[in-house]
Amino acid sequence: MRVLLVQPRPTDGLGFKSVICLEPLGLEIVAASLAGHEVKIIDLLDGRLPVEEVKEFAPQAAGISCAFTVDVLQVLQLAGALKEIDRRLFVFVGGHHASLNPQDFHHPFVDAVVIGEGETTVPELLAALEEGGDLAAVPGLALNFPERQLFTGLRPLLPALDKVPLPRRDLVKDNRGRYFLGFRRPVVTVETSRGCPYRCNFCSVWRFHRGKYRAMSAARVVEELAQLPPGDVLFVDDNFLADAGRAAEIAELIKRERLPRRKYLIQARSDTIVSHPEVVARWKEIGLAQVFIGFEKIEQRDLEKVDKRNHVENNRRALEILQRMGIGVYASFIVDPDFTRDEFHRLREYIRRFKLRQPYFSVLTPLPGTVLFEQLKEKISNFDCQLFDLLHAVLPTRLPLGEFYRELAGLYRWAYSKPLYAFTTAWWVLKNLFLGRLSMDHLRRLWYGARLSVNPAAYLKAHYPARG
Ligand code: B12
Ligand code: SF4
Repeated sequence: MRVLLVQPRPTDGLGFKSVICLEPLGLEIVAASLAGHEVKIIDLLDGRLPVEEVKEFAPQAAGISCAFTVDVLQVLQLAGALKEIDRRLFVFVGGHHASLNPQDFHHPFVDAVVIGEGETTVPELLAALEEGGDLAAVPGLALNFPERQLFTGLRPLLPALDKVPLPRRDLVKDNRGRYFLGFRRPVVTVETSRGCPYRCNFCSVWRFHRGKYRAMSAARVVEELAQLPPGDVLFVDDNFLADAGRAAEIAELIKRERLPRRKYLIQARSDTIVSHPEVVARWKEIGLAQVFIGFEKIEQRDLEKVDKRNHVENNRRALEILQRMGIGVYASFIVDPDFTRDEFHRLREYIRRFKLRQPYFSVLTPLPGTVLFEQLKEKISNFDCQLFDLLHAVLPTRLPLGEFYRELAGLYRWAYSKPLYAFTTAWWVLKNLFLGRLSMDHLRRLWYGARLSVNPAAYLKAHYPARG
């Protein structure tokens, strides 16, 4: 069959969406499972569906990714646009948000929702479509009928991640230069594990992976790394060091196999960094450049409220270890809608005290599919999916909303306009412009994202879209 896979993209707005743009790894893996089919990935980097390109490809089935709650509307619009091109086209939706909230896609433009790992379900779905088989016999689907959704039963999780096919990165090779992470470009993403053994109440990752943590063997990881296009490598694993022994083995193997030197970026918990500084040191030797850590809170009792099962002291010690090794720390903090001005002030003081150069602030958001959502759904004051980007308050704020956003934008302004940060950034920009690694276009986009994040009106705007 001719199968089209579509990655929606936000073209505008606050937060990560303006300063990071990564390859559609989920779709590349789904595509890799479709040997025997003709597959095309369209990544909507320019914001619009290229209708002529779709018509020319004439797909028989089209899958759209919906990882993020904020993407729901765009996904439904895309499904409508695809059906308009060809009424007979079988349209299915998959990905993180769709899997946890299939009801959002009980819509005439969508035929089915794939729940969970796409690489196991999609091949069977297409085989059933091709052979005129019974879709209800394919586990892992929500099939749309006008009056209801029919769930075909849970599909077991892949028992061994080594069986995950190597992502079809070739299908997006023309976009390679357009994927970036802040100033880093090119960037390649790699997944080496799924899920997380922890149970933070605001996080949907462990829910999606049904509480299980699974990892690829070091050999499978290095096999994939050896075939990557050039660029810094971001491991998208939520908790790369969850199995510290495995992480050490991967580093060892990278060295032994003499893979070309690269910069590596990981996400990790502070407690594992504190318990395994020797593993971090090994990674530093082979190129670990940056670690993303969810500090979340600065007080122990607040960390407990989000069920992080960690200690604020670990955050401080992990920071010390990473700073001593010269590894960049990207620390994220949760700003509670209940924050008073004093709490904003204390967060600022903490960042000053520990010399955090790249803090990230997100607003506590009960994402659909999380424990927090179940606990707080009655209190949600605005269900507009566009606000679920972790930068807007969907719960009532203690401060008047405008003041809350003034404080939040003020945190960003304060953190990123410190003289040392401004100086090193200017130096980076000049160096990379000179070396041709940074284009004016890329720079404009980053500048635009940065300006939005320090402007309280940009946050408020999404609450009153009609006012423009
Ligand atoms: C990398 C990443 C990003 C990247 C973007 C990745 C991309 N290519 O677009 C960046 C850093 C930009 C990012 C941004 C954000 N992110 Co993010 N991100 C992730 C992360 C860590 C990994 C995603 C990934 O690549 N996984 C590996 C791939 C292989 O897995 P996968 O995408 O799930 O794909 C599998 C299945 O889902 C399925 N599948 C996927 N797509 C499709 C499509 C079809 C048709 C089918 C059938 C199946 C299918 O098959 C795949 C193979 O099994 C996840 C956490 C996670 N573990 O998922 C959070 C996560 C997805 N992000 C999250 C959030 C909240 C955000 C932001 C809102 C944060 C912010 N403050 O800005 C923004 C939103 C961006 C936007 N669109 O507006 C939440 C989403 C929750 C939600 N309900 O919205 C997650 C789950 C993290 C969390 N802790 O809760 N993110
Ligand atoms: S926030 Fe991090 S540590 Fe907590 S459950 Fe999610 S992935 Fe695991």
